[in-house]
Amino acid sequence: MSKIKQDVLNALEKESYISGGQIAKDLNISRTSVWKAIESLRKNGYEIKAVTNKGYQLVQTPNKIDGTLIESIVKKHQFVDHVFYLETVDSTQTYAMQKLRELDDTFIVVASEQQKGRGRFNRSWVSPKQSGLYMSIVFKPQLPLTEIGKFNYHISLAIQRAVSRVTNVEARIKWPNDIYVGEKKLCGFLTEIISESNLIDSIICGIGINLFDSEHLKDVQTAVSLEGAGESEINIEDFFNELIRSLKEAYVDFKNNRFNEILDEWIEHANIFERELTINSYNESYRAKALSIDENGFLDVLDSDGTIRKVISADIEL
Ligand code: BT5
Repeated sequence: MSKIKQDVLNALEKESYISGGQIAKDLNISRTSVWKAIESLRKNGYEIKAVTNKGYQLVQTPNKIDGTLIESIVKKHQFVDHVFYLETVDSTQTYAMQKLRELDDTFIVVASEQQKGRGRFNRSWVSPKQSGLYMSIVFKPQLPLTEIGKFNYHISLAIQRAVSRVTNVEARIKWPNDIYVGEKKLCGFLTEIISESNLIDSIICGIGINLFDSEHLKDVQTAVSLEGAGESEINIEDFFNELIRSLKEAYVDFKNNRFNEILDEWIEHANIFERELTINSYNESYRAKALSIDENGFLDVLDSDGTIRKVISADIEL
């Protein structure tokens, strides 16, 4: 979206009513440019009323994932340095990896559809158009590599918080990087890193959240959407806004080493305790019970032989 359009939208969002003349003055542009930007926003689905003697009023934003909305929310929260929005992409994660070669700053890539969304271990992530949020965020924390084990806890808690703050859906965290509703998966994320001399240079965190039911999602029997899991309508703007706010809060906690402060809340919302689990690690599979999380983010489990094991990377079957 053009800068003028974005600025006009920001001006409308700030005030309940604002005149075209005032916007033109504030932005140092002509009244014709303001008018053109408003017409263009209306074409994109923004409902903007013109009220005599009061000015323009932004009545409703479209319940659609679009670049304008994504950009304005990311910028409002000063979440990262740059925003890239794509209608369609192979994978936001792959796109972010390529962008990383050009950019030294933090950024987010959001798409309304992915042709080749991917999960961990080359599994695929079903990403139908306008049905979910598909995004990759590049952080530059400059922390020792040993801290990375805590990152997923902060991110999963942020997503869980966003869901519970905006909807009535009871979301639970499945270690290490899924959000579940009951026995079904609502969200998955993956964390990839680039490090140098034991220092984290970049974290590329790819998050996929199902917002609405779609034909394609039905192919994944274990999947659920926010709409399918809850009772109320999902407003994309409200949810994305809360998600970005929660992710920012979580990232600040991660940077400031507040892992101990979030752990109780994480445990309270996890779904891995007090049940038998199957742990699939890269070379073995065994039954175990989750005991606790240690200070570095390792999961302590008790296997069926009575041995306590530390797990850092594995798949858990509930
Ligand atoms: C994950 O992998 O859960 C991480 C998914 C990350 C997706 C995001 S979307 C934005 C960014 N760009 C990408 O290309 N990827 C990231 P994993 O734990 O390996 O789980 C993958 C498994 O989840 C699949 O094998 C399916 O069983 C299941 N699955 C696939 N699509 C799903 C969906 N939309 N909803 C729920 N489950 C799904």
